[in-house]
Amino acid sequence: MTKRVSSAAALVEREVPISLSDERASAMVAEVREGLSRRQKELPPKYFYDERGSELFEKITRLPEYYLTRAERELLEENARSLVDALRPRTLVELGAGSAAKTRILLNAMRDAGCGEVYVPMDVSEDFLAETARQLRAEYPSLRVIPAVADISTSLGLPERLPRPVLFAFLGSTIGNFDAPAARALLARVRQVMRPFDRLLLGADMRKKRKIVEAAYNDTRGVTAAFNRNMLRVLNRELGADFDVPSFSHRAFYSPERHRIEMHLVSSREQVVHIPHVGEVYLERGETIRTEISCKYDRPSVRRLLRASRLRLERWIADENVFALAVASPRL
Ligand code: AVJ
Repeated sequence: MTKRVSSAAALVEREVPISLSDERASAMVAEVREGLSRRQKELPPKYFYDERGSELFEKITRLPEYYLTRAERELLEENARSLVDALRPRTLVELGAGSAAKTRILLNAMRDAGCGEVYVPMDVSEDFLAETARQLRAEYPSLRVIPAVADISTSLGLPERLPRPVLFAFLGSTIGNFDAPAARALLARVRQVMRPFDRLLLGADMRKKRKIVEAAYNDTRGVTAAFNRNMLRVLNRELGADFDVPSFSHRAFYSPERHRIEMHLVSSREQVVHIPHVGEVYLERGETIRTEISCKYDRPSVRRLLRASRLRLERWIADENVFALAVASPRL
């Protein structure tokens, strides 16, 4: 059986081309084409987060099954002061800032310690970022907020001449979305812009019993399912694709060998999806598109990841086998 994505050229001639002037749209076309050409079809998780997707994710963080956000917030609340006292950061750079809910814990500690001057929230979602910046400027009048629109999976694009030391925060277990090589590459990019007194604060979800992790990604209210399917709505709107959203169902399972959750969309029937500039995508009944991986860590695997990115694990703050915060310093 042939599974393929037909050539883009053939399609451009008979489809009304959408405007691809936009950089995001053309990057998206390339990534979607690449991902859907694989034997295991894949789409990058960053496309979950349009306005609706970001709202759904906020809802997920409040679900009883989704322990990650609460566990991390608790660790931050208990340790923000000592983290800030040890480093006295003048700048906080947050990778994948989102709504910056947990950021306030760090910003408050920096304000209390009298050391916070600049906050750089970095995110792929421009709308969300502008709104976050506006709110934080109102809440912290003496803080300079410099939002940076960046796809951290490809580049950081840090503003020049930030007051040092810089605390880089990469929270929420977002690192989990990257497989080992991609995670190393990402942290190596952070390492590259770090100076000796800068630090990285990394939030990682810990390996734990399958039932607990699987429940977190299969909530009884179906919010995660809606979040998963929302990616198809994003593709329909932004690329003019014609995914029949209701014909895809949510599936999430833990792989204990690979220590990760995989989230998929399962096609309930054989179908062809048309995506302008990408092509025709054939899906068999029961075939899946993987939309996300969420890797789970333990202390040795975090240490290895950091080492491979020229970072040293300096401090380990963990809620035993639930969630961990790692503080890392640059090494040569
Ligand atoms: C935002 C990537 C940390 O992997 O747990 C939540 C996203 N996906 N439920 C995660 C997510 C399904 C989340 N991260």
